[in-house]
Amino acid sequence: MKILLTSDWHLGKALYHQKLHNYQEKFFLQEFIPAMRDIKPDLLIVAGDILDRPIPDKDTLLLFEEILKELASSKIKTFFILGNHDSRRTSLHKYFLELGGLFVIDDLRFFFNPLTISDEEGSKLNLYFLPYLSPYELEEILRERGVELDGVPKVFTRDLLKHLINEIEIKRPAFLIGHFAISGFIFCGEELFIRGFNQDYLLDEDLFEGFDFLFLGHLHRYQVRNNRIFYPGAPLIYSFDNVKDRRGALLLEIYGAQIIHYKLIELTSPYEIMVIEDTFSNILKLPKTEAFLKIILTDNKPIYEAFQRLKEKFPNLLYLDYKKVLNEEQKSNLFLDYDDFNLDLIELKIDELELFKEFYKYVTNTDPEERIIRVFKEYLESFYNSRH
Ligand SMILES: [Mn+2]
Repeated sequence: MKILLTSDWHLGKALYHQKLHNYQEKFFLQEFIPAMRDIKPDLLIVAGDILDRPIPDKDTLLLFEEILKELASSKIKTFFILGNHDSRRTSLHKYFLELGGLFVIDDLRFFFNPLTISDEEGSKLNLYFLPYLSPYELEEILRERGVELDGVPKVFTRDLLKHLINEIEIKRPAFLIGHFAISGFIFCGEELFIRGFNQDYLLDEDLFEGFDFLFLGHLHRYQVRNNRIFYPGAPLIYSFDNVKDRRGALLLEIYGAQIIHYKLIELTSPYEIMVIEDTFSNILKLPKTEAFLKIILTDNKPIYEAFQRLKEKFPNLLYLDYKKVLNEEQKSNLFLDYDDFNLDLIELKIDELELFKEFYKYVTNTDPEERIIRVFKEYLESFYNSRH
């Protein structure tokens, strides 16, 4: 049996205000779905964060609809679970989607009663779906089942999940599909904590020892542990910090009760992401590119209208900053101990001019010239005068 596992599509995402839905449309319709049609998996599993926002905009919904249409026509059975970025808006038409063979799971019906899937070769899998739910929702579900929760610190998802897992009798081989981080795996900086998602959703592997395999979303980097815990990662790169990541979808082959083979199917992104660090004049000599760019200028003086001038050559420049070079004093200030602070400072009356001089030196690394001090004094004077 072949399973194609993916997660964290984040449809409707923007990168520094650059909306990506046109690129995502190209990627899913011209790259992802054709690749999936070639592979012909028995199941497609999307482990959460289908949409980027709980309240998606119209472009995102139209794109999602387009993808759902393609998936339904492919006749490949598809299971989505909600992630921390999704909401009941993602699963709004779930009963109708099921008619097309698409399951968008936002409750625990396939957790308490797993979905058993078998094939002619004798593979039989029990799929347990655990969509992202807030601690309050988990608590509510447990109470409805009559679970005694007195003494359980309800804000701790791990305790609630422990109770939840105690509620079921796990049939083997058991595959858990969920959306959370497991300790020891890598966060790549693209994972955002929203909807009350906090550190507590970093869970220990022990909690899931009853399950044979874990198919998970939430972490955006592809990673696997012990042939047992699988994060397919986000299929597209969504930040400047991960330009070197391999991204795609994970193909798993299951025979009997074992995963006999898996590999990341690398997919081509419709956009390129680059980080360039150099002086303004050197960067202007580089060849034109359509890539999404983050530029760090190493010039030690500000460049006049740098962003506009660079954008003429690099239309997809999204972010511009100057490299911060700290002198020894500034570096040591970064590691100041609280004990080093003189609490008497709080009692001091602030001298604006001194403060300005310090600030100026911090930013430019030089003392302000006389004329700059004069301008500042004039400004200060007019400021105080205007208050009377
Ligand atoms: Mn995500």
